[in-house]
Amino acid sequence: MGSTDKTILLDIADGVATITLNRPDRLNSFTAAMHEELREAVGEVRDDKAVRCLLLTGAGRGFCAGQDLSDRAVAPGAQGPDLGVSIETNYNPLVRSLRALPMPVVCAVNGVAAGAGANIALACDIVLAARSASFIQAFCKIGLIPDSGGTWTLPRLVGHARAMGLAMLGDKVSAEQAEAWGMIWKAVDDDRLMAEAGALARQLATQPTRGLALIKQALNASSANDLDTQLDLERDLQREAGRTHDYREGVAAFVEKRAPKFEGR
Ligand code: T3D
Repeated sequence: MGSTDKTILLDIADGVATITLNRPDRLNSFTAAMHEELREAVGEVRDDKAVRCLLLTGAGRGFCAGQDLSDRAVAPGAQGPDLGVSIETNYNPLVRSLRALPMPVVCAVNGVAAGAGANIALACDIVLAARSASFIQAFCKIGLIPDSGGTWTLPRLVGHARAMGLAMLGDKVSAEQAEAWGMIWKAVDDDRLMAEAGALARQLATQPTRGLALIKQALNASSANDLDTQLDLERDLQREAGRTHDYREGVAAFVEKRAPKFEGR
């Protein structure tokens, strides 16, 4: 455990909520209690009108090593836990809530991201990673399949061949390789990670939040849609964007040759 008993730390400042996974001596791997605290924190962020960007990171030298395997060891002959229940109760709602959050979600991957930890990072909207960080689809090494959306996200980010190789081999992907493959936005020097991620999150928190949420909705829907459906969706979301205060403000500021002051609505 870290300096506090809380497995999740939540800090809100300058329109940015920072959630820190906080079990550093277990590389921030997930227990049921940590899932529960994270659910509560994400719910708080969603309901707080002052928050316009979420920044997710990990305490210590790792980002997240996925499920805590210490409570998965089963004596020979004994019945193991139903992993489907674990996924349905914990991992799937988490990924769904991050994807549906009506604001940008920035992930600062501070160290190794393995198993569900890797795929939770990749479910975020903009992923920065420290140069020393890495991504490992560790599931195959213990007989599991990539979860937390990995079988959906990975092929869309890196293509089928790389997704299959990563999922079946469990090779470590460095932050620089992840950037080169388009798996993440950017690899950043270790000592610059939190400063850069914080600045990016604060900048995003000053932008037209509603518009950014609609961009997220459109892009997340695109891979399941054909062009016609996506064009219809763009029409509907653009209609909604056009009714926001921030659209009016953006156009007025452009015409008046001044900086816009977006309010996120
Ligand atoms: O079960 C379900 O609910 C289904 C859902 C599953 C989702 C999943 O995520 S399954 C995949 C689970 N995760 C893994 O298989 C990864 C296991 N960890 C590792 O392979 C390695 O730890 C890493 C490659 C991530 C990092 O290696 P390294 O050498 O940098 O660190 P380390 O020495 O292995 O780990 C440091 C400590 O953290 C160590 O404890 P110790 O020896 O200092 O007391 C290690 O045991 C602990 N740790 C790391 N990962 C986990 C963990 N403890 C429990 N669970 C972990 N996942």
